Formats: sequence, C-alpha cells, structure tokens
Amino acid sequence: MRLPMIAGNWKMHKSIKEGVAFVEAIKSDVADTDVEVLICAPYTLLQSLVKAAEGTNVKIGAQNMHYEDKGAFTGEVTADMLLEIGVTHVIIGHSERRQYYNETDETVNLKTLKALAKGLVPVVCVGETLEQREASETKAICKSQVEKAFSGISGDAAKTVVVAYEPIWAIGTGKTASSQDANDVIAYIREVLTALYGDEISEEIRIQYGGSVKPANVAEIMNESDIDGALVGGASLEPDSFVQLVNF
Ligand code: G2H
Repeated sequence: MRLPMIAGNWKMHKSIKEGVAFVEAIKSDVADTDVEVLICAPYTLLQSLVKAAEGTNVKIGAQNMHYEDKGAFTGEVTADMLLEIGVTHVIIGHSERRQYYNETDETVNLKTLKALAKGLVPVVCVGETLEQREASETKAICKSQVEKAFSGISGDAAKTVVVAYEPIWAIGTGKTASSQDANDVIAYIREVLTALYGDEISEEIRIQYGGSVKPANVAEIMNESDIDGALVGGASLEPDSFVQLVNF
C-alpha cells in the first residue's frame, strides 16, 4: 500500500516568522492524519521550519537544489546543504523552474540522481502544456519526461521517488484537470514506470496530482484509484486550508 502524501509548495511566499507560525498553527490538527505531510518552503525558512516541526509528523522540503556537490554556481544550494539543516525532501523540475530557469529533462535527471544518492526524497514534477494537451500529446510528453527523469536510477532507488503530475495549464489558474482525467494520466505514468522497473517496483512509487488543488476538490481527487496525493501551491498557504487538505 502506498502512503499518500499531501505536500504544500509555498513557492516564493512567507517570512520566517509567518512560516514558523504556520507550523505552530497546524501541527496538532494534522497529527492524526493517515497521509504523509510535507511543506516545501523557500530556502531562507527551511532551518527554522525544521526546528518548528521537530517532534511532529510535518516534514520539510526544499523547492530545488543543484546537482553538483560544490563549485562556482552563484545562487545555488547543494543536497548536503539541505541535509545539514534537516531537510528531507526536495521538489525537482517544477514547471516554473522548467519555464523560467532553464530546467531541462537532463538537469532534472541529474538532480534526481544526486538527491537519491544523498538520501533526499525527490518530488519530481512532470506535465504537459495546454498546447500539448490540445494536440493530444499529454501521454507522450509525460512518458518522455518520466523516462528521462528516471534514467540511470536503480529500481531500489526509484521506489523512494515521488512523482507529481502537474498539467501546466492547471497550475495557479483555478483550472483543475477533472479527477478522472488526472487519474488516467497518472495510471499511464505508472504504466511507463512498470515498463521501466516491473510491477512490483512501480506499484510502490507514489504519484501525486498538482494544479489548483483546494479543500473543495481534494477529496474527489484523492478518491481516485491511482492518485497518491497532492502537491498544492496557492491553497497550501493558509493554515486552515492546509489542515483541510491534509484531513480530506
Ligand atoms: C502547481 C501547484 C503546486 P497551485 O504548481 O505545485 O500550485 O496549486 O497553486 O496550482
């Protein structure tokens, strides 16, 4: 049985004070949930959030990392730097990074390999644009992104990866893929993983949906057979809303 994960992606939001107050506000209300709870915050908040979440079931993740161990990469952060402050997860290849910061399938693969080698759980994002969807390319795009992201990753390591299917046209737009549609693509992504690793391993890999998930639609999405969680942006920013998502 795969443990579902509800993850907040705060993107470029919140001060340290606001983030810590958020964790304080939610921690008892999410304590009894059956899902894994993750908050992915900007770098500046991470150490304070890890401390605030100590002794709770709330895990703290970053939103990006570099694939090299060190070097002249101004503005970048390594996996070891994240581990040093107690971070356990890292989002890799979010479409906003692919769109604005030259993230490619190749860098997504290098980062995923590095995160796994270091013991961080990568949350690898894939998904199609509106144009690609309208051209009926959704499955081909997801297949190619998944195959490239997992290139060179062993079956044992692959089991720990979390995949987030985020159709780009549904991100922050208020448009959500219908839960049936999202489920179909996610089931297809699992077929792609089965072709790579076989049934036993692909059945262990969690695949989340992301894109305008909110308290009003989370239950419908989570009730689909193949969807193992949600990666939530806008609706993860308010404690009440996040608590409702986790306790759907
Ligand atoms: C997709 C999602 C979080 P939102 O980017 O990764 O954001 O829920 O605001 O669409």
